[in-house]
Amino acid sequence: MRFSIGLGRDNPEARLEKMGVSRRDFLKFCGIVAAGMGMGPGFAEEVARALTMPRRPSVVYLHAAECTGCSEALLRSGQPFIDQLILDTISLDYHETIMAAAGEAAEEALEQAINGPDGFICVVEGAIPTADNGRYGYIAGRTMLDITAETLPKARAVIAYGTCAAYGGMQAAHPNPTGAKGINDCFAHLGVRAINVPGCPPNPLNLVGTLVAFLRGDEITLDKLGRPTMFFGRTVHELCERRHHFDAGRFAPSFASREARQGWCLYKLGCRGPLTMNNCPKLRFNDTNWPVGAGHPCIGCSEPGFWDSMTPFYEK
Ligand code: FSX
Ligand code: SF4
Ligand code: F3S
Repeated sequence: MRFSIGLGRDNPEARLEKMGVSRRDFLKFCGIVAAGMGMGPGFAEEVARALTMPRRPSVVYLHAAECTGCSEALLRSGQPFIDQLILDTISLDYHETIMAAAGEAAEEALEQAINGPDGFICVVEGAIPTADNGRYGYIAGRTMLDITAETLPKARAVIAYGTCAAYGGMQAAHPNPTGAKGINDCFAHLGVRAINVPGCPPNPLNLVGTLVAFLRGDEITLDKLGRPTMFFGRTVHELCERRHHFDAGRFAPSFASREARQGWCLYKLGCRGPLTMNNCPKLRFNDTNWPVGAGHPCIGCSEPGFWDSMTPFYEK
């Protein structure tokens, strides 16, 4: 089962065109992805080539314990074709939230995608409930622990998408009764080395950029927490547009203050930007805005230990 939209699979750019996405729009989007990857504008063509290459591995997208915010961020994106790219151009072959298939047909789709000739990339959203043999999370009569343990070692690459899949996230918040864990914590003993793309939710562009690098066969440099350094190599604080106020000691005293509206630093209102490695100020959500830009402190949503290590929010 494929999420083909009836336009054939041979010419992705022609399909995008039929969906109202011009080559110019597509290249503009590829330019944003290229910038996120730390490349110059000339790299946009390379991104486009990677995303439309004729033989692409399937993407199998598995859900575990989470809120589906990662999928929502991807599918409700204001950049009209991110979802189409992921759904069709990149060959998404299994996604429990949006696939039309149900029951046995859905299980068959997973089986087929896993055993396809070009292999598959597995994207996992959500933490794995490990307590009591995984009994706190079932899909189709099997535990999430079982499904992921069987699927992930077979994948050509595993991407832990979202803080829950990467580090446990809020599912692992104290007292963590389900024993929720991130993918690498859970499955390193099976040889799984997931690339972590954290955020709660993560920026979909960081997922697209990671897929592009993989499709091109680029070596993806990871930090010691498994994150691609091209996206997570600097703190939010380093990239923040309010940084000059921080340096000058200008801190907004309250959210309702004139100073907050004038763009003063939110550090005294609990901003965790100095503790958080992410590119949100640079690669804004929907190419529009990001938390601090909208007047809300960074709550450190992409760091290991989120939520416990970042709460109570709104306190320095
Ligand atoms: Fe939700 Fe994803 Fe947060 Fe987790 O996001 S947005 S709880 S990272 O797994 O669905
Ligand atoms: Fe740093 Fe947050 Fe202040 Fe921005 S608002 S400069 S991230 S402390
Ligand atoms: Fe999350 Fe902070 Fe970015 S809260 S979305 S890492 S600004």
